[in-house]
Amino acid sequence: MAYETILSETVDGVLTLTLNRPDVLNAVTDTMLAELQDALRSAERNAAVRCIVLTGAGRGFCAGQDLNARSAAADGRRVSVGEHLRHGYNPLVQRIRGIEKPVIAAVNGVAAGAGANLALACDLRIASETASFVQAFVKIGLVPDSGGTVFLPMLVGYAKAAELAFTGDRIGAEESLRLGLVNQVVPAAALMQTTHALATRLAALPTRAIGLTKRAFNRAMMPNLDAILDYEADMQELASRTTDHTEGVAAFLEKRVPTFTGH
Ligand code: LHQ
Repeated sequence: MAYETILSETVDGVLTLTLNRPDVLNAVTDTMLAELQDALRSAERNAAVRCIVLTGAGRGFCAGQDLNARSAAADGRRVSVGEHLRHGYNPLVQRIRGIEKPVIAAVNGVAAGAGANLALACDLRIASETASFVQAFVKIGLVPDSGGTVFLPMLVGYAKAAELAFTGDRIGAEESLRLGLVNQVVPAAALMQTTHALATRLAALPTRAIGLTKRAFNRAMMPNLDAILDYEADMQELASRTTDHTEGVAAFLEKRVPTFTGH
């Protein structure tokens, strides 16, 4: 399959997938979701791929759902937010967690909304000094999705997770390291080299053992991930019907400060 929105390259047993819509900080479209699924499905079956790296082109890692794409389809053809998650984002998160090979996010820049939580779904995160994380959902009247309600508190503890999710504050690379959100911070120029050094090292280790370790961690840490993802979709559907959501998206697209009413 030829891809439009991602780049795919395999070197030394390491598959690197690069989100490639740099003009919008690699915001996610339905095409990108389908292409990531396809690439990961192939990687799952391909014994020559023994480690996977996810990164972004340009100055962003991923800005989450493309808000223009959803708004542009606001003529009735648009699927509900809950369905969008159930059919697009949730299967992708399940694939990242389910693939029995290490998945490393090389976080090159801002990771926002579902983009942040896709990074958190990966096994390891190496951040550039220019990386940042934003649970941007609240700024458009939504709730964390794509597994964020389990990955975030698992990594940083409930109090900090609640703070980040409720405020939508953006945190930089050093703060992310301090909180345990990322494994390592490196200068921007060294990001891909450092990530590839780790990825090729992992790719040369016993892949089956690593895969079974990941399966066991999944069982120990998030045995009900499928139900959690489904519940997030329910909560997101409720949140998406509020006027605060409509106002938040309109304000973002019109580049103005939103006025929220609590409804
Ligand atoms: C964007 C976006 C974007 C389009 C930047 N879309 N253009 C799932 C299912 C269904 C429905 C809803 O949601 C979900 C899950 C989600 O992911 S919800 C969360 C969606 N994401 C956001 O709300 C994040 C929105 N973006 C931002 O808050 C900022 O852009 C961040 C904090 C990511 C970066 O800020 P800056 O570094 O100041 O960059 P910028 O805002 O200037 O963005 C650069 C360009 O990218 C800009 O376009 P322009 O034409 O002015 O250069 C933005 O409009 C565009 N862009 N994110 N999600």
